[in-house]
Amino acid sequence: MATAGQVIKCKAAVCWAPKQPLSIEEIEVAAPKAHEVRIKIVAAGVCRSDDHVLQGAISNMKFPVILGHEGAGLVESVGEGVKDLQPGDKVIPLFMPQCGQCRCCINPDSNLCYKNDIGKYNGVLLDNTTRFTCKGKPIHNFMSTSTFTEYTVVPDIAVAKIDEDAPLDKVCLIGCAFSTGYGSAVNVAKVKPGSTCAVFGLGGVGLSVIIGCKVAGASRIIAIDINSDKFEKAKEFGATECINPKDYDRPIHEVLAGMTDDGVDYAFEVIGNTGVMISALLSSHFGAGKAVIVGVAPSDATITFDPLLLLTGRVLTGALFGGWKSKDDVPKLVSDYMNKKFDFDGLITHKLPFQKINEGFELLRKGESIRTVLTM
Ligand code: CND
Ligand code: ZN
Ligand code: ZN
Repeated sequence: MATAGQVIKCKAAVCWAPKQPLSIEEIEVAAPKAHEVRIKIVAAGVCRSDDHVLQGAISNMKFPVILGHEGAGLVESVGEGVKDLQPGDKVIPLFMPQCGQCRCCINPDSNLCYKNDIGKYNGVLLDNTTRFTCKGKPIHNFMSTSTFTEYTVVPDIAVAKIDEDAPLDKVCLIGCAFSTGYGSAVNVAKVKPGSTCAVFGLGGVGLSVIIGCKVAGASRIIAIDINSDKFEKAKEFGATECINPKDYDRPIHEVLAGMTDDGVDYAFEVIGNTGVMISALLSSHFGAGKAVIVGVAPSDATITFDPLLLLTGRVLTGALFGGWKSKDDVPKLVSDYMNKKFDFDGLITHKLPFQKINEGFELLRKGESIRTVLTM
């Protein structure tokens, strides 16, 4: 492409500091260095994890930063040594990279990669610098992705090539919400046919857990949210019952125990609330129930619980990106979507031009949207 090797000027949503709206700015995006890929982002989803940063819940975040970890686009140019991608390829950036060589990557039971920036939030690429500048200032990257910009640069271990026919304004959800939720059910919990599941939190990620439970053959899927407006969608995706904790004066795990002969087989926390994480654990059956943490709690949050809860046989676990090995599995998830193994189009409740990104966050905070997809 004509722009290869040059600095590109484009629009991006810059987060200068938490607790203020994102600001649409003109930024410069430098050419990709060795083993990096510059991507023209076509569509990006608004996830609660981006909002956690905006709300100031992540204490070690570096500012200014370009957020966004869910998106899809086209390769604009590649740096030296990039073998598997070419300009024009359709791609999804990966917030959990897959280097293929570290201790986690070579372990079939892990989907982590030492080269990820989650939790550390150094906000730089692998050579410790960033390709973004605005008004003369360097702007940090977010989780190897930064999708809230017209152009981004990511390491080649943090981008997957996908089917050339894939609709980018839909499969961008495979970059986070869908894969995280669906994988939490099928990979992490390994939901069995005929089992009973409880899903706490019915946003884009939680509803995707429901899709996974249904595909895995669960016979009961109990959807729980404090916002009853979410129940209609939950049922559409496969919830068999919906309950609102506000309708009861007993703790929710007691309500669930009463409904399920003493507890569910699998309970998922998909909110990021430590109290609900304990509720999920208490809701799982004492003999062999599994509680899965999917939600991201604020930086300094901790949980305490009676160890007897695990001693009797419960399992408490969690995962990032639904346990998928990102670079290997994202292309397969896109193919499965194209072959109609599952459908998640209904998660997209709103579409907005990229410039209206702050409206996208407002809709999420008000509980009016599931996923807003921004198109560049
Ligand atoms: P979203 O905000 O859309 O959904 C959360 C839902 O939880 C909403 O419907 C709320 O009404 C509901 N809720 C809030 N408080 C309670 C409560 N006390 N009891 C019951 N329901 C409640 O969020 P999302 O779906 O975009 O993300 C969900 C979580 O997943 C969030 O913590 C996000 O940071 C996390 C996440 C994890 C990963 C991963 O890799 N594990 C990736 N991305 C996001
Ligand atoms: Zn690795
Ligand atoms: Zn996310």
